Amino acid sequence: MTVDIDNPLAADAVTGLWAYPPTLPPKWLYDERGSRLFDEITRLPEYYPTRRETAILEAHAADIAQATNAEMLVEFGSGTSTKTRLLLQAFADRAATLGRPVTYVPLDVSTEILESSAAVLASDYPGIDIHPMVTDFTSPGLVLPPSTGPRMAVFLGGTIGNFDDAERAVFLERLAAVLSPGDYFLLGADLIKDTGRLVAAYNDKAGVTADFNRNMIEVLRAGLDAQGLYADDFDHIARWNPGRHRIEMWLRARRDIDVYFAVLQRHWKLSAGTEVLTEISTKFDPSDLAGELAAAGLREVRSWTDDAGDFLLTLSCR
Ligand code: AVJ
Repeated sequence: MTVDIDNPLAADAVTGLWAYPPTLPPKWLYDERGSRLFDEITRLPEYYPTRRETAILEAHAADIAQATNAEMLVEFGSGTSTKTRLLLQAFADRAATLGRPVTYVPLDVSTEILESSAAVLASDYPGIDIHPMVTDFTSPGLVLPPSTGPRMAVFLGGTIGNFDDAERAVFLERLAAVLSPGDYFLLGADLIKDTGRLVAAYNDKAGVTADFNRNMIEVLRAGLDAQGLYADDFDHIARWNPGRHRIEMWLRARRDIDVYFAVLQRHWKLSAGTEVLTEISTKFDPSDLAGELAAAGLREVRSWTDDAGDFLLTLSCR
């Protein structure tokens, strides 16, 4: 079978959908509708991580600016989010106090998202130089722009939890390799907690996370030209995997599925009850995470949690 190498969804589908268990990378959850649904998730009563991380930044963004003296912020999977703004404000204030410039480098795979958010941030923060870079930060060729002073890489939201153990080790190693001695890494990570609360955060009463997960079926249908594939034919499953301390999101076929993907020229057959893995969200123990950072050559400088101890923001130094 030939697969269009310029169609990354086709490539991921061929690799993942016929694997055991079938799986698709979580990035395919975030088309326009998926991104909107995720935004809605961050405001759900059950979904605590965004609120907790925001609270930590509200309390400590100025401490982070002071502790690092960073002149450049490089954000992985950037946005126009409240969280980014809290950091930018603190670093702009610090730069103004010291009378030196500060640069913000948002990294994202989507040119459109990068350009529109950079334009908004540039007008809201005239004191900050904004240099967006279109890049997949998980790819091996990452090079950061040079800076006269310390740089700080920023990876918020707990998205590090989307990597499995091996992917995370590779990511941290590559990150450490692109940082120079004296550069910093600010990481947001969700912590292990009561299973009931964890599961509820990914299985909300309003069903928004279920719609978000099932939207991946719509992405497949549109992107691979699949006739007769319906989101309603799948149930949303969110379950805690205690051995790997992670939430797993699955889509379980409600009936036998036989779909023809025109783009792949291939049938996809699932028997009723088969589950497709769509996302993992690993939760961390703070000292284990510090150990992983240290193994990659990143030394913990300071860490902060929210009042409830739900979420961790950890600052490490190369
Ligand atoms: C954006 C990856 C941090 O894992 O909590 C939320 C994604 N998935 N609800 C997370 C998500 C279902 C979220 N991250």
